[in-house]
Amino acid sequence: MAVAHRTCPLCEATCGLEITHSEGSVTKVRGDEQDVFSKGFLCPKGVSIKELHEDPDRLRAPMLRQADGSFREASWEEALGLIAQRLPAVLEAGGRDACAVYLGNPSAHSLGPVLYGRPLIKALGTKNVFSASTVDQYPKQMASALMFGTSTSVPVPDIDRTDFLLILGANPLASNGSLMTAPDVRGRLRAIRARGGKIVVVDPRRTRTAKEADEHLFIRPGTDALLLFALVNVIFADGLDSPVDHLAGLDEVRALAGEFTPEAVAPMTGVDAEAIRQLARELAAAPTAAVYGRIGTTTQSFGTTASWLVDVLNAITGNLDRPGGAMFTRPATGGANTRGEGGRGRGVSFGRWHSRVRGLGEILGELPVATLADEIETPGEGQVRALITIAGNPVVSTPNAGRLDAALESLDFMVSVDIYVNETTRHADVILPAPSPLEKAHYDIALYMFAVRNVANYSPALMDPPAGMLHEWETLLALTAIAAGMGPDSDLAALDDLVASEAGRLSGVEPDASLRGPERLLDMMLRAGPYGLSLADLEAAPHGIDLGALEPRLPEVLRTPSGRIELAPPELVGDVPRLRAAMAGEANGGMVLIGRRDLRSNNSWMHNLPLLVSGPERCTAWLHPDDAARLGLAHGDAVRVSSRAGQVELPVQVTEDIMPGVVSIPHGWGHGGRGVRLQVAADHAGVNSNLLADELLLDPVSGNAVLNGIPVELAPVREPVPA
Ligand SMILES: Nc1nc2c(c(=O)[nH]1)N[C@H]1C(S)=C(S)[C@@H](COP(=O)(O)OP(=O)(O)OC[C@H]3O[C@@H](n4cnc5c(=O)[nH]c(N)nc54)[C@H](O)[C@@H]3O)O[C@H]1N2
Ligand SMILES: Nc1nc2c(c(=O)[nH]1)N[C@H]1C(S)=C(S)[C@@H](COP(=O)(O)OP(=O)(O)OC[C@H]3O[C@@H](n4cnc5c(=O)[nH]c(N)nc54)[C@H](O)[C@@H]3O)O[C@H]1N2
Ligand code: SF4
Ligand SMILES: [Mo]
Repeated sequence: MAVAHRTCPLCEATCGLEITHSEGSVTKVRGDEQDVFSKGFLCPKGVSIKELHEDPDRLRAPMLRQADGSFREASWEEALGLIAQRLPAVLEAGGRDACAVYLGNPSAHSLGPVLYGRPLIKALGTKNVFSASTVDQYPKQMASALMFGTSTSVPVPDIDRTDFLLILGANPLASNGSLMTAPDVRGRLRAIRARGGKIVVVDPRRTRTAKEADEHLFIRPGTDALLLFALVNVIFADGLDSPVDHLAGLDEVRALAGEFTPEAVAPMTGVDAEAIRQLARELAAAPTAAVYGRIGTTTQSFGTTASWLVDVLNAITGNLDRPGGAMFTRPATGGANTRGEGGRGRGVSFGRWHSRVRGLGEILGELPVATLADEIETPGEGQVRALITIAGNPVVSTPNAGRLDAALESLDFMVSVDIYVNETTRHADVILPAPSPLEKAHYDIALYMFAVRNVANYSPALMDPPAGMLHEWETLLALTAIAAGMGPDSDLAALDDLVASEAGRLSGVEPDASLRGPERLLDMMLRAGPYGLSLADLEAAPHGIDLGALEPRLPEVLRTPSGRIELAPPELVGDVPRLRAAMAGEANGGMVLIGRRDLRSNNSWMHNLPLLVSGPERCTAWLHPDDAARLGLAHGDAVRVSSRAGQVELPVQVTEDIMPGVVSIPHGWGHGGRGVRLQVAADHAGVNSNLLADELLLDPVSGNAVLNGIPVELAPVREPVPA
């Protein structure tokens, strides 16, 4: 019996787990009470890491697709051999862009893809790089890049010290926080109220988070930018502004806000003008305050503009970069805003290239995933004929899922690096498995960049992968070699040395010859980072190292060419006319669709774990009693929801917790299809809400998909009357 301490990799909260195990099997999982950050907190997903590790459907060997669509196990030699035979042929015929890549969400939580994904993309040389980030947070990262100079300079609410927290479009009691790494959000929210502070939640649903708050305001989906502009308007109009230093563009923003009065935005937002005025005054009067927006504000029509206005509010109320406000982290592995001199930089350019079919602009090295099907289906030079997915399930997670599902079937070749045969990977010719989370080392390079405290915590692997299985980073290196034309049996250790020496050249830190793989690269990042830590330091601290509360970083954190905070970047000012038009438009009275998350879910891929799918069905359509009555629907009835893109049928849940005119369906469900191997999930299949999401609806500034505020029609599904 052994006890190991490790960071949970399943969401952004980075909780410490205490795992008791013997001979490769887990006997107990609990929260690590000594973890410097989570102090014993964990959620049901953390507990389910045992079921995940033991899941008989989780792949342990490469799978090859056979002519009838079923899969058979294969050796690594055979699988890599087949890829080395087929992939170069596609590249030869169609050029480098003929192979696309899609990186899914878990690849941000896993050292292999985080550190070895880039070399693979470079070797492929394709501009067709897609990820879950364009159905997620890129609007926030774009706004941050334009304002502060790097895409990871995202201000994080200083939740542990704030007196006033305004939350828009986030439900951290279900999601456990996002772009706000904070174990036990509920405890932290309760502490705000216990010290006399206030929490206001803006959401078209009365969520669990809204129920924890002092106040909840319903808002019509997709109209947050209007509400935020009205708050800016009142703060200037009433002379309540106390802007932080280092601002450029303050007068421009003040002028832009002029027309967005509370009265002007009230009809579209559905938020009462007086409530807006009061909120603005409270926000400005609070000793410290933080405005925080998440998925509901990014995956919508004005995603980038709303993300920008969140930090405009933080800046003009004096709350940006002060304790209790919205602050910048200083992560131990460093990053773009800890390198070099500081205070000035090159900034970030967008739209450096464009997608072939729809001409959508590049964002942070990628193209919007909403156009992946276009690129596969449309003939011509540069057509995508092969796809590599890494830890992603776009057939469930991206808009017009039905169209993408069909498009994947038309590819000449597809490889997936994944742990399941699911709705996406069932289209792959080859699936290369990744080890279980307990079989790999972990350090949350990405999520510590957005943590409410500066923390560093490294977990070595608990156990080895099954004999013969490649580590995920080795798999990615093997694919890199194949993409570079080196064939299927390259010397991976030698390649890894090359990757490390390149990293050494860039960072000025010597690789440690006693290490290899991600550990070696992580060690170099730590040593080059702002605290000069090493991997050995972290190994000596199994419960993590607390590097302290966030500290003010202005102006040193800035990497804009002007050396100032760009409060009015042209790209965002340019979207204001569209917002103005939306304000003048009419709410057409039709129904709109939004999503939701549930504590015991994780996007599309943890529904095969009995612990997480037990209990009442959760893939239901939430409907307000008024809408239900108008449509002739009662609790439990089946409803048909249709959009331009597709339709689904599912049970209705009638509840006062949703705004009239809005229907909510969670994403991540709809399991099944020929070949899929998810025995538990099949019994809790639900429907795929992204059959309804429209791939033509984008936030035009970022190209991010609109997943909230989709026009839909509802109709009862009546049982056929027996003849
Ligand atoms: N309608 C709607 N759609 C949404 C959203 C929404 O709110 N509404 N949210 C969006 C958001 S925020 C996100 S992040 C995306 C997620 O979109 P995706 O990342 O495409 O989907 P996931 O469901 O996270 O799929 C994760 C995949 O990784 C595999 N996997 C799990 N662990 C590992 C591992 O360690 N290694 C490897 N190689 N594979 C692994 C799983 O089997 C699964 O296939 O969905 C988006 N889609
Ligand atoms: N249990 C669980 N945890 C997760 C995940 C999961 O699937 N399950 N996914 C993880 C991932 S990948 C991410 S990105 C994070 C996301 O973390 P969060 O952003 O906290 O995600 P949600 O819980 O979906 O909360 C979004 C809220 O926005 C609301 N909303 C929808 N449209 C609008 C709108 O137009 N305006 C406003 N103001 N609100 C709107 C929804 O009703 C919902 O309550 O969660 C992560 N954590
Ligand atoms: S909150 Fe997130 S990190 Fe913490 S135990 Fe749950 S899934 Fe893991
Ligand atoms: Mo996400």
